[in-house]
Amino acid sequence: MQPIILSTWSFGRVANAAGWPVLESNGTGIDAVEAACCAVELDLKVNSVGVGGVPDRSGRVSLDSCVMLSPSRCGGVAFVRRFAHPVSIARRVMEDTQHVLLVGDGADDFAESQGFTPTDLLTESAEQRWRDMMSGQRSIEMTANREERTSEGDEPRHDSPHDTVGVLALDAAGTLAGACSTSGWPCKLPGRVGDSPIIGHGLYVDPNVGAAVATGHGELVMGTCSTFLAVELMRRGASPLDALTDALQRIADSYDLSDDAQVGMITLRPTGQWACAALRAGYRTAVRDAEQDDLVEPQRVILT
Ligand code: SD4
Repeated sequence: MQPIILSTWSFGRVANAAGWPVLESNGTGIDAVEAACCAVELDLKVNSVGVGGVPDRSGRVSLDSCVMLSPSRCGGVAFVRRFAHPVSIARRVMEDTQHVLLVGDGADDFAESQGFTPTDLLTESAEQRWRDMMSGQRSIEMTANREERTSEGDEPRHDSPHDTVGVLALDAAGTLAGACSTSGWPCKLPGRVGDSPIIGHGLYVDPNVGAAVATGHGELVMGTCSTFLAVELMRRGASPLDALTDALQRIADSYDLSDDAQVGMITLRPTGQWACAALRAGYRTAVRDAEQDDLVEPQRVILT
């Protein structure tokens, strides 16, 4: 099996740079996707994931994440406020508890009991961005529809106000794994949790059928169970790209979408076949395997 790792947005190249060496040296997919998310969680230039995420309206950063190998092997955490690596805590929930999802103080306390090191998540620049948004100098809405830079080729863009890192991997043993991590909407209502830590919303993996991950306006994904839907469509014979097209079209058909509404998705099958698509242009996918280390445009855009 030829390993591959796929990550959302241009900062997905940072993720892939951390995850690919794991796959290249015959490591597991779950180690690869965790390493990939951890790299972005620590990247202070990314203000939508991990340390440096833009706070909620109360001025506090809260993080969401999940990991998945199969319906019986998945875990998530939401509203984590004291730890930098929600993806690793999510993995610990999967591996060491009987539960799927821990939230808020319970998730933080669990992390502490597991020996994770508490970290201050708020950076000066994120706090400044929060001040600007709260005072109206910056739009408080998510702007997922902004174009990522393409003319400068592969230069990652780190100044977007949100975005989940979603990662799918196929390892040399042919095992699929997925993870995602985010600080969610900037200036969200305190307590708001989006799609990213919820199995079947931000991420779904069926080892025999395929995996799907989503980024963008979480509420759109949550109302349509987008990643679960994409995997179920593949189960019934759809190609990875057709599955994404139908899942994204379901969003377009179900909502009165604002001009900046955006959802980007990736699918990957155990055969190595994959696809990426988005509601609108502006979303890109980072792809890394033995032959390429690229940022690619969506293979289908629903709203043109
Ligand atoms: C959320 N889906 O919390 C995440 C944010 C995101 O691109 O992915 N933005 O709604």
